[in-house]
Amino acid sequence: MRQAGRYLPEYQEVRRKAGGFLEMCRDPELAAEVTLQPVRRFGVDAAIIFSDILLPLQAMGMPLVFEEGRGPVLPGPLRDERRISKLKVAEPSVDLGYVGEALRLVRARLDPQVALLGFCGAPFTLACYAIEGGTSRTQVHVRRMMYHQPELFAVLMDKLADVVISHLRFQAESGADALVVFDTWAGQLARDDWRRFAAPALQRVFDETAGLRPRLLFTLDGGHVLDEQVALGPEGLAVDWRVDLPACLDRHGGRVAVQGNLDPAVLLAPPEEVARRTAALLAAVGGRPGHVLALGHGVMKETDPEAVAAFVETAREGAGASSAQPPGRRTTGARHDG
Ligand code: 1CP
Repeated sequence: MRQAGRYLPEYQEVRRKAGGFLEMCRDPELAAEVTLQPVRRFGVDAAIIFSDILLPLQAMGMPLVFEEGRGPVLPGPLRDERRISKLKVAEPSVDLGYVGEALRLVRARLDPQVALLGFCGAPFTLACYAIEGGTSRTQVHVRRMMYHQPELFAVLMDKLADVVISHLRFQAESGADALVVFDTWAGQLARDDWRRFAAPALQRVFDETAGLRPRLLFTLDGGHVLDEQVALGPEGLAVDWRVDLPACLDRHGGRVAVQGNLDPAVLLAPPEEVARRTAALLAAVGGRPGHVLALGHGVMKETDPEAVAAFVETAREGAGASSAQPPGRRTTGARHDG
């Protein structure tokens, strides 16, 4: 999950100097620095490369701006065939070369014991931003295209899948140890619509990156499509806090690692309460193999870094106490070899 960002004063400082978020992403030195900040401060077991799921859309020719306090805006949303046909199938090693460079820099500076994660948005989630032109809770334009022009929607999804696949491959070649596919918005779909509109392109992504690196799939509010997600063939499933984690491990633990799932809003509580909740989560999991402790979504910008520290410290104590892991071995982050 997202672990760098505005809740960290050292991030704010780099961002101020860089002049903006996109400038940080496109400068491999700055992206590497910001990637390493949470590793240095908290000693987590995995770093996730500092980038954004929307950069491939920019590489495909869509203007992208981040407005202070407003989040991402894509001023030329894709709502007709002409715009979709003009979308370029980007070549990540050329158009997103700075991501590869940042991965190389981080890998060279990172303790070999710490995993480095690359990531991508899934086709459906990218389509949401591309069609809506930004964040949308209701996804009205996406639904209209899905239901009125399913063939056109499928053309867009296929083009997005092409770029997602090559971007994942490029990140693996550039030093990523594992890959996260964020399908943040697909949980909005009812199961039948998920199967029909989100799954086909996602299946291509998992088929065409099989064997490359361990791949984790995350969907916000995706508890109703867990069986379907496991069937796509990821090595790991990242679940949010709404999912019953022990039950999920019992059902799917034999086939996939399960990552999660403390509610990031719990980190708004005092450190003692964060520690108590984290310990309770670990106790509920009870050492079931294949669990990767993490938050159920990204760290909120309002979070006190002390709360994150309490989460990581408790995880480390829990790792020492758990019979599933040898003492001293850490369990936070995104490794899933246990
Ligand atoms: O400084 C700032 O204001 C920028 C805030 C920010 C950050 C820190 C954005 C804008 N992106 C990122 C980095 C980022 N985004 C990472 C790097 C890892 C890390 O920093 O530790 C990752 C993995 C993402 C992934 C991402 N971006 C997702 C999928 C995961 C999720 O949170 O569901 C999504 C949906 C985005 C879009 C996006 N980019 C930025 C924001 C604020 C958003 C979300 C907007 C929305 O809710 O629609």
